[in-house]
Amino acid sequence: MKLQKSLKNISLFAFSLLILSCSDSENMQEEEKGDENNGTPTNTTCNTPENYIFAEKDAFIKVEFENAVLPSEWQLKTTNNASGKGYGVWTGSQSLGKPGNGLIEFKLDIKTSGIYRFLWNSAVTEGNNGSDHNDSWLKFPNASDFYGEKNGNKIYPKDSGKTPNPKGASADGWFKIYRSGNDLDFKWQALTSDNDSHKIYVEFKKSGIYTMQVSARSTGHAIDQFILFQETKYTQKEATEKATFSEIKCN
Ligand SMILES: [Ca+2]
Repeated sequence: MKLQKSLKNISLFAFSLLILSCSDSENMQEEEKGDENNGTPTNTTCNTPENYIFAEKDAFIKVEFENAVLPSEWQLKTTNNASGKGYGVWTGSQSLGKPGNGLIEFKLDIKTSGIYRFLWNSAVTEGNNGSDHNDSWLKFPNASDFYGEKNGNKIYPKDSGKTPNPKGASADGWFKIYRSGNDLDFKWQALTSDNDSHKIYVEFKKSGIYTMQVSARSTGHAIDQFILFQETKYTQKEATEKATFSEIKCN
């Protein structure tokens, strides 16, 4: 009888351990889900895009373009080829020489200082020529440096106080960022300088909150996501295939 009772106690103890370890692993799964979010805020009180801050982690940032305050002429549309809630497309008139129209801002919380390569996943949704309706303006107004690079040679936006400048459009510290080729659907590409394609880089020398600005240039240019990554840590393929979106914090 005594033996039976202690056996019962032991099995009760083992059963409680099992329950404890189960709930532990559930908690861990919750935490992992929170960490690897799908581009939406993990904190439910943080639901106004004007307050979003995208947190850099492991020298990498990935953001849904539509997770911003989109001026009315940047329309939110959906397709199977765009992630999250879809993509933003400029439906207003062209702004080929003048940046700043249809201004969109993203706040980036940079912990890992250094040089980041910029890429966006964008498409041509008007006409059937890959060299039209294929660009928007980009600026990092408070970054340490912002430049295009090709074979080790750097170019800087016009009116940035630095030279040389790109061929074709550039003004007030903005680069025209284009995709090229006659495949019109979404792809990862971001270049500047006409017929002399330079990759896009931004340098953050210190940790802090930085602003990224996009403004309208070509009608029908559609943007799904963008990434920033340090090339010392990722190849372009690794960066574009990385699925984890940046955690969204709030002001
Ligand atoms: Ca998207």
